[in-house]
Parts: sequence; structure tokens; C-alpha cells
Amino acid sequence: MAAVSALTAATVALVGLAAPAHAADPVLRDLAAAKGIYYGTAVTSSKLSGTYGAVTGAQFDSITPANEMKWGTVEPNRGSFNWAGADRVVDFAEANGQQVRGHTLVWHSQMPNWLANGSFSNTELRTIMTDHVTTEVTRYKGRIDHWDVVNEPLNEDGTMRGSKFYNQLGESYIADAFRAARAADPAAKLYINDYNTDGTGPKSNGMYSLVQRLKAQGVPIDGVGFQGHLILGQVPATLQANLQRFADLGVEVAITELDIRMTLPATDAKLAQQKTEFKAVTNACLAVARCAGVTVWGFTDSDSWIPDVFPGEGAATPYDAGFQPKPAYYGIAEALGWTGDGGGGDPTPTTGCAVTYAVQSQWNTGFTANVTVRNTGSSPVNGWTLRWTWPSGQSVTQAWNATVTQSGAQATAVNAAHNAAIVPGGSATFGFNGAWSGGNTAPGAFTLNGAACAVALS
Ligand code: G2I
Repeated sequence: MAAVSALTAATVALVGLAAPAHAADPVLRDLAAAKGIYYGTAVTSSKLSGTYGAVTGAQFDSITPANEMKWGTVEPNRGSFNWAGADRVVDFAEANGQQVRGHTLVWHSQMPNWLANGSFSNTELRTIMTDHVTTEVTRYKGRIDHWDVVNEPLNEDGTMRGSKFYNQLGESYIADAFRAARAADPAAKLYINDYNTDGTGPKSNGMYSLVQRLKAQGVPIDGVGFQGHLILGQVPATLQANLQRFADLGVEVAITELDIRMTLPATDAKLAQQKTEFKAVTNACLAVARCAGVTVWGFTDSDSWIPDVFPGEGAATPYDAGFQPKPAYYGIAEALGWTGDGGGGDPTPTTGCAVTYAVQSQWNTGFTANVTVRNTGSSPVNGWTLRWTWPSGQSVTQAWNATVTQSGAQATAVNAAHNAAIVPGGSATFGFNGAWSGGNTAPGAFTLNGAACAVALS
């Protein structure tokens, strides 16, 4: 927790870089610290620069590598280690006064192939597992505040999941993993972590009994993580009570992977409901004295696992894909005590756009180009007209995914029916063939529905 107090200078420096946030936007990490919890996000180490890095550093006081500390990543071949991504996350956290949640040491998924497909005697497997825990925890000793030591040990009915570890070693693999972690870094808080345990129910009951058994055996377990992969409209009503009953066992609790997904497209009504639900989850943690904090599983819709795994669903995080705070972000801030908007709701919606213009191919008299229009504002675009002026006499001969007309040097593209709506953070792409002679300089400026857009060439 010491890291939390050392943040002010870094926060101030980074807020200056976080251009997309509105000037009066609250800083979640500061609000959370004032309430005695942390507010964290999962991160992708390769993205930790530019706006993504600036928002991560400015807004959150805990980060979790989404993949970089998993066994399959750190030891892809037996005995050969790759710590690059994990190091980057820990270094970033230290530079920004953030805690780190280490995720995760023993998990049935994302194991390296040599382990998943290898066959080992029980004794050998136990040693492989405890050696792995010891190696990884020792490498980051003193630099990780919380470790997810064992991840997702349960079936939906609350029985033990038949993982490689459980099948060969029985339930004692859990105790052994925790003991190895404690020996390697006595200061780190050691967690067990699972999904669909957020509300009371069979799986949560299974976790409750498991934690009781581990405590009874003197296993060094400090906390229980509730992943919080939730669905809009289905936040369990029993969340707070459930967190409380675990806390009453004498362990910390935390929401470790919060996201609230919805069926796309995101509408204002769904985003408003999502705000209420992020606020409610944050409030549930605040209401439980032993709740250490909340981590969102990716802070931006452009860094979320949901669209890959649930086609047609998404918009599950507090920032849109263009790094604009969504209503959910203000919901979190309100739960944390923010009243900067007078308590009356979200700030006035903003508009904005960014255009990427890319020539795909070019031949002696013709060329093909793609244009992507991104909505960088906080209000949806419903129907669009994009205009630009050709700098060197080009003309559009044929277009797709938009209707393009030309008058003199001015080109006008109007949406097709299927891409008329662009949600905040979303984009529409169209393409065309053009004619050129002499020069094919890219247009330097675009307007969307009359307002100038930022331009990127590629
Ligand atoms: O599945 C959501 C989360 C559930 N709880 C445990 C978490 O560790 C898990 O995180 C996700 C990551 O957010 C994804 O990013 O775990 C997935 C794997 O189970 C991660 O997805 C993987 C893809 O499956 C790989 O194809 C990809 O190479 O991400 C990798 C890196 O981008």
C-alpha cells in the first residue's frame, strides 16, 4: 500500500498527457485512495505508451497484466523464461506509483504446451508447480502487492474443477501453491480468484467452503478475488452480501476483473444502465470493510476480451475505444464520492472525429483508398457526411460502403445504411477508386457533418 501515497507528482505529470479526458474529469485513483480502496485496471504491456499509457497512469493506482504473467507466457518452453512483458508492467507501475496484482500462477488455462500436454508423475508435477510459483514470485519479490495464486479452481456447481493439477494432485495442489508463494514473498497478499462467484449460489458456496477448508488447514490465504465478468442487467443483487460473508471468514475480498458487457450496439439507455451498474459494484466494495479494491478488466473498449469471445457483445469497460470516458466512468467516480458535476449526471456530451486516410494501391492513372471515420466524441453520430477537398486534381470514380459525389475539387461522402450510426469510440470505413494525374497528394483536412476532424495518414 505504500506505493499509493507516492503518486501525486506522477499523476499530475500524466494527467497533462491524457488529452481525451475533459478538464474537470475526476481522477479515480485519488478518489479511491481517499475512500481507502484501490481502483485498478488490467493492462496490455505493449500498449503502455501514448494515450493508453497516460490514462492508465493517471486514473488507476493498481494494474494487472492481462496475460504477461501467465505460465504460458513466462515459460513457453520448459526452463526458458520470457519476463519482458511482465517486467514492463511492473516497471510502469513503479514509475507511476501503482500497485501490481500478479495474475496468475496456477491456472488450468494458458499453460505452456510442454506442461499441458506433458505427462509427469504426481511427484514431478507437484515439484514443477511449486518451482514455478517460487520462481515467479521470487523474481518480483517486494514489487507485487497481491498475487492471484490459484485461478478458477471451481466448476459451476461449486465442485472442484478437473484441471491437470486437481486430477493428479487432488485439492492439496492449492495449499502447496499458496505455501510456496508465501515462502517466496511473505509480504504479498495471496488470493484465490474465480468468476461467477460474485453473487451467492452454488459456485460461490463452493468457494466459501473451499476457503473455510484452506483456513482450517492453516493455508496462508489472504484474499478472495471475485472476477466480476458481468452482463448488463444481471448484476447479482447479492453481491455485497456475498463479499461480506467471505470477509467474515477473515480474508480480504476484491473485485478483480470487472466488466459489464452488453449486446451491441451500445445505446444511450444501455450506457446509462451500465453507469448505474458500475456504480453499484463499486459501492458494494466500499460497503465491505475488508474489500481492498476494484480492478476493471481493461479500461477501454479497445482493450477488452469480450468482442473476441462473445460476438455481438462489447462496450463492457468504462472508456470507449477512443479513450473517452463513458457514463460508467462517471458512475464509478460518483460511487467514490465525486460530485464535480454537481451530482446531476454526466457532463454535456462532446462531439469529435478522427479520420484515417490510406491509399491501398496506386497505378499510372488510378488508385484505391480507404477512409475510416472514428467518433471521438461522447455522443453517437446518427448519419454522416464527410467532406474533403482534393489538393492535386484527383477525382472519385467508384465508391463502396458510402456514396461519394464530387463537385470541382470537393468530394462528399454520405454514409451507407449499414454504417450510418457510429457509437462513441466506434468507426465507419468506406473505400473508393480514384483517378489522378501529376500528383496524388492526400487530402489534408476533413469535416464530419460540418465539423473539422483530426487527420491521420497511413
Ligand atoms: O477470459 C477473461 C479472463 C477470465 N479470467 C482470467 C483472465 O486471465 C481472463 O483474461 C483473458 C485475457 O483478457 C485475454 O486477453 O484471458 C484470455 C485467455 O484465456 C486472454 O485471451 C488471450 C487469447 O485467447 C489469445 O489468443 C491471445 O494471444 O489473449 C492472448 C493475448 O492477446
